[in-house]
Amino acid sequence: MKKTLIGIPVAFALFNIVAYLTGCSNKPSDASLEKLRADAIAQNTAMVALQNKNKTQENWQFVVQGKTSTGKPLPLSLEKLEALAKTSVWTKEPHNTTNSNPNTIFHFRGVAVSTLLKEVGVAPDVTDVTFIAHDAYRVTVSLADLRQYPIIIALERDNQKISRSDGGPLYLVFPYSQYPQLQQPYPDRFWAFYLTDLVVGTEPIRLKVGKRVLTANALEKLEPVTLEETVGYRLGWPAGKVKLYGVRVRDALSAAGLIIPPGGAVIVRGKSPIYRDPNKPIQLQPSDIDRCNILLATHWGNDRKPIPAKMGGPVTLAQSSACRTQSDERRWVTFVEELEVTK
Ligand SMILES: Nc1nc2c(c(=O)[nH]1)N[C@H]1C(S)=C(S)[C@@H](COP(=O)(O)O)O[C@H]1N2
Ligand SMILES: [Mo]
Repeated sequence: MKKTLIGIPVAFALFNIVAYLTGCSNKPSDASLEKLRADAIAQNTAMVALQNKNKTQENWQFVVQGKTSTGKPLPLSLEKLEALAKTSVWTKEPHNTTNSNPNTIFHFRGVAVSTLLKEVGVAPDVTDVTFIAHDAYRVTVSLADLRQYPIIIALERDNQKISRSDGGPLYLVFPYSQYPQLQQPYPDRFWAFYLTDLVVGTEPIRLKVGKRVLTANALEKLEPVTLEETVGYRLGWPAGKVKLYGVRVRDALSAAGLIIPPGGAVIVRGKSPIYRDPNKPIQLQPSDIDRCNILLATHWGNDRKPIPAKMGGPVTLAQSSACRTQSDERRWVTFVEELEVTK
């Protein structure tokens, strides 16, 4: 707050100097004062955002979950990952930001995904692993390839921590130079930045609704609803209309014994930090919940397959186009974990 106040006199002084140099003796107009004030506030906001960013960087948590031997999520701090970061990879980098030579070889050091998988154990029916990023980006890699190649969660590039603007603090790195055969199944876009989660296979449904946890069984007891829509998920879904099957948010709330009080709303939380920002929660208004089908989708397509982690499952939030009036694109939430009723 203080910084806003400091910003104004400085900007004001600058304005006066400019006015003097340009021979303009007019007093600043209301509009220009307003602009100075807005600039100062913007500067302050940027500063606070930077501070928050550095803070999250320190508290960064990576969670390993899904079909592991315990089935329990395992949170790993950067410190814990650092202790496991024993694998080095020398490779060219498709998103090389340091120079213009695409063949520059970098030294990445990090945690081999195979090491992590050994630590947590993998259920026998698992075929792939999905990595999720801070911005809800996700990539899926086959378990066999993760076991065969040193694909790493990098913490360092050329002996330096990887900055947020270079995709850090955790960056998925493929040993392209040593194993060029990885480039075709895992092209550039697989190098995912700012990783926050690793999901082994697809998780079983465990949806927290208020104080209750609804499993697949509980959801199957509710009225099934089908929606056919063009979906707004960030990636990995067909472009045209897609069939989605699930239950209404409304019905899930009643199954958990929840009523939205007057003036209340429903907060939806998904795995990625952008889906659980306490300052900017994803909120469903009671009028929307009543007016249109807002769905907790669990299956998709003509053959009604379960939504895999590869597509953001087992539970995603979906809505009919009638609900698009409220245009928060984040409302196509993947990896939905929790509904909370606010007062
Ligand atoms: N977390 C995250 N990682 C990501 C992406 C993203 O949107 N989020 N985009 C991918 C894609 S499609 C490409 S082409 C590159 C983009 O890298 P660049 O922004 O350095 O060009 O990052 C990949 N990794
Ligand atoms: Mo891309």
